[in-house]
Amino acid sequence: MGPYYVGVIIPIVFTLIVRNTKKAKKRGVPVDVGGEPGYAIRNSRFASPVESAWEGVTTLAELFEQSCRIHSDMRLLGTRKLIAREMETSDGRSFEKLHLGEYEWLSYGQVFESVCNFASGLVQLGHQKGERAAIFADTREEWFIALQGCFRRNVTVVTIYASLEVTTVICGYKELKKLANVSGQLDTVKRIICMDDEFESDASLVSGSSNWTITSFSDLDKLGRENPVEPDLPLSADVAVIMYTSGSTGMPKGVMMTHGNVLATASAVMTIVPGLGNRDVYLAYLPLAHILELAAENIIAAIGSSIGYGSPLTLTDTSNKIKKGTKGDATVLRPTLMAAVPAILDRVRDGVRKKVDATGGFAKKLFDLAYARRLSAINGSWFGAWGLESAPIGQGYGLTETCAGGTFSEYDDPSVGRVGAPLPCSVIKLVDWPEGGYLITDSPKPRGEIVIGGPNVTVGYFKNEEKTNEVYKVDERGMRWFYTGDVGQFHADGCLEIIDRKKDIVKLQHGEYVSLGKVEAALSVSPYVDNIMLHADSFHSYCVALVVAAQPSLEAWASKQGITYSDFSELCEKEETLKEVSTSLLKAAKAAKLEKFEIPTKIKLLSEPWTPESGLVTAALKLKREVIRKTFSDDLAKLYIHHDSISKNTLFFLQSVQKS
Ligand SMILES: *[C@@H]1O[C@H](CO)[C@@H](O)[C@H](O)[C@H]1NC(C)=O
Ligand SMILES: *[C@@H]1O[C@H](CO)[C@@H](O)[C@H](O)[C@H]1NC(C)=O
Ligand SMILES: *[C@@H]1O[C@H](CO)[C@@H](O)[C@H](O)[C@H]1NC(C)=O
Ligand SMILES: *[C@@H]1O[C@H](CO)[C@@H](O)[C@H](O)[C@H]1NC(C)=O
Ligand SMILES: CC(=O)N[C@H]1CO[C@H](CO)[C@@H](O)[C@@H]1O
Repeated sequence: MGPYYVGVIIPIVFTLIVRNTKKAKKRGVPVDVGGEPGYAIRNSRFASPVESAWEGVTTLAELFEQSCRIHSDMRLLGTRKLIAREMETSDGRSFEKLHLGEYEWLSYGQVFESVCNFASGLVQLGHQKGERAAIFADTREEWFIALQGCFRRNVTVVTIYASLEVTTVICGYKELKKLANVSGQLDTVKRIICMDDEFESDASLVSGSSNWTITSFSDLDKLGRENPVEPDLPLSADVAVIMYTSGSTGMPKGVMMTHGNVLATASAVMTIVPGLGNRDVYLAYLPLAHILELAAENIIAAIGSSIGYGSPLTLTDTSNKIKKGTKGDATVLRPTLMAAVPAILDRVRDGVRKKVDATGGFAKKLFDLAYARRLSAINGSWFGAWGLESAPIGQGYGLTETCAGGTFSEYDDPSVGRVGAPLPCSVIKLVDWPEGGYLITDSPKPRGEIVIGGPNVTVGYFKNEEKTNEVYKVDERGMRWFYTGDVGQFHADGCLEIIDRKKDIVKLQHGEYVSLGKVEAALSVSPYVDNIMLHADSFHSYCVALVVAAQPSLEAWASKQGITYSDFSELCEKEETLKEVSTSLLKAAKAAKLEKFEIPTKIKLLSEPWTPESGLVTAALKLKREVIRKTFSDDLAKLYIHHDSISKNTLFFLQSVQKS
C-alpha cells in the first residue's frame, strides 16, 4: 500500500510566527534503536514516543465521552441543508446540481445522545458481542455517530464491504443498492442500518434481499432511546477499526488498528500543531474510510472544535455539483482547518496553473511565485475562496499501516518539498536499498528505504499473516517497525524528503531503471495532461504512456487551430492532436532533464477522465496501476507493436517529434 501525504491548512495567524522564527532549527535528532542497522531519527522535542496527550484516556471511546462532557453546549457536527436537487443540461448531457443552504448544527451533548442511542439500538437489533460491523458510506455526520456508537459497544468497525465477515452493515441508500446486488456473496450479513429513509419505498430492494433486516437510522435511534443499554467499553489494545488500504497494486489488505494506535497518532498531532482549540472549524470531505480523515475527526471532536461536512464535488462555488450562483461548502463554512492528500492538492494546483497558463504573462509569474512560497494559489482556488491565500500548508507523511503516524512539517518550517520531522509518536529509520542505489552512507544526505517504528505502528493485516510478516518486524527491544517501500533522504535538520518508491522503479530490457512516479510528475506539467500513467517493463527497451487529455486546454487549442470534431473522443484520436500533445510532453520532459529512456516513445490519448468511481484511481486519486494496466491492456499491447502495423490515427511516436 502506497503512502499519502497530508496537507493541513493552519490558521493564518501563524504566518506571523513564521517570519519571526526562520532560523535553521533542529527538528529531528538521531536516536539509538534496535533492529536492522540504519539511520534513525526521532522528533527533537520528545525523547520517548508519545502515547496519549490526554491524561487517563486510553481509548477513543473515553476520549469522546470526556470531550462531550466538557463541551456539551458547543457545536460539534454540521451538515448543509438540501434546498433543491436539480438537473442541468449542457452539450446534450445532463448533470445533477445541488442547491445547498446553511449549516445546521448538533451540539456535543446532542451528538453524545445520538451515539448512546445508536449503541443501545445496536444491541436491541441483536448485534452480538465479538461481532464486527461495516460502515460503507460517504463522509457524513451519521458515519461519525455510527463509529462512536460502535466504539461504545467495543464493536470493531470495518471500512469496506468487500471482505466482510461482519454481521451488521451501516450504509447509505446508494451503497445499499450496490450491496443488494451482491447479497449472495455476503453470507455473514444479517442486518443493515440505512442512513437514508428512501429505501423504505424501494420494493425491489426489500424483496431482493429478504434475509436482511433493514432498519433506518432514525428508527434505530428511537429503538435505542426507548431501550437504553449500558456501554461495553473497549480497552486500549482492542481493535477499533479494520481499515482496508485501497491497494494501488494487488489485493486490498485490512489493517487492524487498536484504540491505542489511533490515540497515539491523534496525540502526536495535538502536540505538534499549536493552538488547536475550540474556536477551530474543520471542513470534512475526505473519505472517512481513510485513516487521515478518521484520525482528524477524532482529534477535532476531542478539543471542542466543530466539524462541518462537505464533499469534493461541492467544496467551492465553482465545484461540479454546485448550482450556478450558489455557494460552495468552504465559502459557507469558512473553515480554519482541513486535511488534504497530495493528489487533491496537486489537482487544485494544476487546475489553477492550467487556467493561469492559459492567461499567461503576469498572472503566471504571480502564480509560480505564490506556489513556490507555499502560498498555494491565487483567486479561483479554494484557498483563495476562503481568503486564506497566505495560510501555510503543513505537509506530512504517513500510511494506513502506521495509523497515519509518520512525519509532519511544523508550522514554522517554510521549506518546500519536504514532509517534516518524525511525529512524536514515531521513529523514522532509513535502511540501505543497494539494488535501487540508495545507501545510508550516501553524501551529503543519507538515503534509503523508510522504516517507521513506534506505538502508532498497527498490529498487522487481518487474516494475512504472510504479508504481515513480510513488512512488519519486531526488534530485539520490542519496538514494532513497518517497512514502507518508499525511499527517502534526511536533511541535516532532521526533516525527511520522499524521493522514490521501490515498487515504482522498473528495470528496462537493457538494465536502465525508470522511476514511474518521477517521470509522471514531470510530464503532468504539460497543460494537456489531466492524468498520465507511464508503463515500462523488462521485455522492452522503451516506455509508453496512457495520457488522459485535459479537455479545456485541448479544446482551446483545437478551436484556435480551427480543428472541427463532433465530440471530444474524436478530437483525441486525431493525428494533429497527438502530435500537439506529444510535443508538449517532450517539452516538459526536457525541462525536467529526463533521460531519453525515461521519455515515453508512444502514447495513447484517452478522452475519459480517471475517477474513483471508475475504479482506476483510489479515493485519494492515486493511480491503481494494476487496474489501469488491465483495463487498457489492448491499448498498451498496441503501443508495443511494431509501428508499421498500427493505425497511425490512434498512436503517435514521440521520437519522430524528437527528430523533426
Ligand atoms: C472487546 O472485543 C474484543 C473482540 O471481541 C474482545 O477480545 C475483548 O476482550 C473485548 N474487550 C473488552 C474490554 O471486553
Ligand atoms: C446491479 O447489477 C446489474 C446487473 O449486473 C447492473 O446492471 C446494475 O447497474 C447494478 N446496480 C447497481 C446499483 O450496482
Ligand atoms: C435466506 O436464508 C435461507 C435459509 O436460511 C437460505 O436458504 C437462502 O439461501 C437465503 N437467501 C439469500 C438470498 O441469502
Ligand atoms: C483576483 O482578485 C483580485 C483582487 O481581489 C481581482 O482584482 C481580480 O480581478 C481577481 N482575478 C480573477 C482572475 O478572478
Ligand atoms: C497501543 C499500543 O499498541 N502500544 C504499544 C506501542 O508499542 C510499544 C512498543 O514499541 C508497546 O509496548 C505498546 O504496547
